[in-house]
Amino acid sequence: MKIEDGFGLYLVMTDPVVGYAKCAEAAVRCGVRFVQLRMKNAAPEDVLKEAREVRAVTKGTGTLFIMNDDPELAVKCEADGVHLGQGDMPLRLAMARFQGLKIFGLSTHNLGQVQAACEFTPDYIGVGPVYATPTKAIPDPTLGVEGAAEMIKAAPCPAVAIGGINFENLPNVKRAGARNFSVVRAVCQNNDPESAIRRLQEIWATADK
Ligand code: TZP
Ligand code: MG
Repeated sequence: MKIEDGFGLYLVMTDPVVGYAKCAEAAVRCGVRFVQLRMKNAAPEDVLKEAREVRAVTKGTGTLFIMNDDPELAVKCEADGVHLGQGDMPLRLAMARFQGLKIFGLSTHNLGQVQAACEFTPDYIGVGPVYATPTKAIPDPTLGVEGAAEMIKAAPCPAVAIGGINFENLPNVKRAGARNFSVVRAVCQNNDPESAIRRLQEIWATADK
């Protein structure tokens, strides 16, 4: 599916304090383009249970629902797409096997991976970690805004900057050339995810390019 670039916030949900369904509801109310369910190390039946709720919340809205890591689970819960890491099923294989999915996203952590992604162009790529983050168990080296900018320029599709992004450093991410960004903690660790999202959207909209 062709994704318009410049959608801004892509919300990745891991352990939201208000729960997955409520967090997704907040994202829908705010018109967030993407929500991803990222439940690392959770049992598949638990992921599926949350996924079905998130699917129900996002269905028929402008918010696309992406399952992390697992295309089979994505199909099972009728997600719009899947997000693959470099260690997950190869993109070309997932695209061939799971043609019912509309969107295939791919994580990239260096320029070589962005260039490799040009062969079987995903619908979007993640570019990160821009800044240090404790959210990933084994994070790749941080790119900094300059490293991320170089990758974004080389991307064959919309790119989403991710990793350690917060209210304070978000303007720097935009200034470096990002057209889209993603957060986990800045929204999921807030008791009021809707106000966190609105604040991020406001900062993003008013920051200089
Ligand atoms: N991929 C690269 S960094 C990251 C992922 C999933 C985690 C980002 O989390 P946070 O809490 O926004 O730093
Ligand atoms: Mg993954």
